[in-house]
Amino acid sequence: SAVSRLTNLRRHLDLAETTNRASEVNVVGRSIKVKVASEVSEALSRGRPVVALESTIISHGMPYPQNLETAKEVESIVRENGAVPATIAILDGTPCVGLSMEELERLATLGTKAQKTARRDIAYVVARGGNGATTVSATMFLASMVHIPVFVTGGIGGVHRHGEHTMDISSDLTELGRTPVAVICAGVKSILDIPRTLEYLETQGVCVAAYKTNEFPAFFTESSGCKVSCRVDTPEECASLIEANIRLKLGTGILIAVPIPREHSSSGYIIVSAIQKALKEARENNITGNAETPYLLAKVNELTGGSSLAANIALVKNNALIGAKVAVALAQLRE
Ligand code: PSU
Ligand code: MN
Repeated sequence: SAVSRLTNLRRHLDLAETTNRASEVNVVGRSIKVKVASEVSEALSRGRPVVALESTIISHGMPYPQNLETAKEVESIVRENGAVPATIAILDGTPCVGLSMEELERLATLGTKAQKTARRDIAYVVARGGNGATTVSATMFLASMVHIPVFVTGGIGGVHRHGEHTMDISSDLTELGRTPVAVICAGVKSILDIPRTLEYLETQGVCVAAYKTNEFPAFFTESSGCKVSCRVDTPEECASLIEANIRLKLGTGILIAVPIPREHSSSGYIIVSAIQKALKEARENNITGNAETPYLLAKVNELTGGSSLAANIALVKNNALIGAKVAVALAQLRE
């Protein structure tokens, strides 16, 4: 309708001065430079579907060159399904929403030399002009800043095992509690404590929905044994949920968990035993804090001879497919 188009236009006016590639976003009177790819800002201004994508999965979640190939393929899948991809990262201190091929390549080759950037790290990386690969929490924050409501990734962080003692709880969970972006993922890995992760999300007031199932998926496997309170069966149902959340101004995010496609979850058992071994080695080597997730991911990849990586890639692509359809359905709903 004309009203929603006007709203979109107003929203776009927040992104002052769209130049060829970059826009400036004005935040409470002070200016912070955020580079929004022209394709992304154009789509946003017209109310067209956009899907945000994170970048820690590229730098720390997968080895080169599979990380670059996957990042490109994920962007293609989003496009083929009618949405504009917006990979988010911080390059030379500038938050970027939508990366060029060169920028994507730069990030993929930087790998772990890029700083893993969660919410707490954003100001530091910007202040020192660094290169930051954004985790789910930082990506949500930047996506929300430019009004992108849908974000696709592989898996989110959670409550770590023994988290009740270490207090290692991913800031992804608190971000979901404070930022109204829908995150489409394949659940959380069993390197984490899944029941406590769900308890924590409930405390944070986050709606956790499972796609075509009643159970929360466990990333490499379809089931975790944990039931969710909300089930969605179509992209349209996801869109209605996201729209209701926005209209209610709840301010919280939504987690939409999509199980790994069955044909890729077959290696589940091998992965489960690799996870046990990786957890043991992490403990023995005293790996803690934000180094733990990348360590475990790399170890599991190594121990499964790459089959966990193949499963990881397959589920991210599936999430991109569904995420694009959700973004399209949401844009239609708001027309
Ligand atoms: N889980 C994965 N792959 C990933 C991550 C998690 O299967 O790449 C990354 C995401 O960027 C997520 C972050 O936001 O790890 C969580 O890190 P931490 O546990 O330190 O909060
Ligand atoms: Mn942590």
